[in-house]
Amino acid sequence: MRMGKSRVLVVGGTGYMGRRIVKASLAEGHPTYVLRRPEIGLDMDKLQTLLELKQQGAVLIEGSFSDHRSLVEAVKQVDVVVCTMSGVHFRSHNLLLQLKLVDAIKEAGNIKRFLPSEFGIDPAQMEHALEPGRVTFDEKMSVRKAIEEANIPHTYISANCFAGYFVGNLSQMGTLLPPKHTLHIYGHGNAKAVFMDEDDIATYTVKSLDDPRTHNKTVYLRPPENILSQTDLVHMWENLSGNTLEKITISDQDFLALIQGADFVGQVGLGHFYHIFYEGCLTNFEIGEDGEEASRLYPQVQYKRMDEYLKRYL
Ligand code: NDP
Ligand code: GNU
Repeated sequence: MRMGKSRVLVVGGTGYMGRRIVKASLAEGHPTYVLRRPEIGLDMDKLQTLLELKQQGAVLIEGSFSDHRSLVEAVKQVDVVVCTMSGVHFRSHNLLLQLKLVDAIKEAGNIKRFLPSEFGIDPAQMEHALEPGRVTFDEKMSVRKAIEEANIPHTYISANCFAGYFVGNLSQMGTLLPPKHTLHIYGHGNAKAVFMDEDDIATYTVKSLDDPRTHNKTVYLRPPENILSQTDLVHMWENLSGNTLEKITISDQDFLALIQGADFVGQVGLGHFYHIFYEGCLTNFEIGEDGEEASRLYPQVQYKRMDEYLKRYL
């Protein structure tokens, strides 16, 4: 039994969520390792991010998804693995690359907890999801199946909506900034969603990764004051910015019709938005005994409220 803080390996450590988890892991005092993939080649941003993380105390470990041995050797050096594999390269099914990591973890045999790349809608709630957006959930469920068949101890993080993708833009699609004059409201705009600052997602993830209470559980990030509707977000923004936006309502029928005309990537995003803002899929179920709620487990975490988050866009 290892004494001291668990050693954590982040796979995907230069990514949007990955880099935040490396920093949160270091801040929490874990010996923290980051996979350095030879494939990054001449990607200067990735290289500089890795070197910055190393400067902040992370240890870089060479490893490649095309070299099973290298993954086994990397995994053998730690106690916990967190994977933040991207979910948007739908054509290359890169979430399924995680199956190689599962194989390595299975062979190494030493891992106390594996957190696969989830960080969004709970895919176990999405059997009914619309095509083609369901690909995200189906791939995440395939990875879960492999983990559970290999009896790998795990924790799934259902982070709900990243504020960067859903709050700064007042949940408008195809943009990351607030609209200046008019905005689209989904239905009556009152389906409750949950919005999280990405740094808080990383903090809650690191708190969960070796907590006995989250062993083989799904951790939902559903802090009470961040359970908000699109209308709540719009009112926060109008109060902060002092200007009122013209609202255009899109009925669920009209929204679904948009899916017909969009390209593949557009259809995926539209599908996700439909489930979130018309169905309310993030809040239309009770957390069962297979789940925990992060702000209840870790009440000491002062999570960022979304009016505070919106101030950076003024
Ligand atoms: P990124 O697009 O930042 O990619 C993360 C990492 O994936 C990259 O840094 C890279 O790792 C790795 N990666 C990508 N392609 C390959 C490949 N071909 N081979 C090996 N590694 C690869 O991901 P995000 O941080 O945006 O997404 C992480 C998770 O969060 C996903 O599961 C996604 O579904 C979810 N998400 C949820 C959102 C929400 O609102 N809830 C919003 C956005 C994402 P390396 O650092 O080693 O190069
Ligand atoms: C991220 C997006 C923003 C999509 C999840 C299309 C998986 C999840 C909330 O990466 O659709 O404009 O749960 O035009 O489980 C991102 C979504 C948001 C794209 C994917 C995601 C959220 C993935 C858009 C857009 C801002």
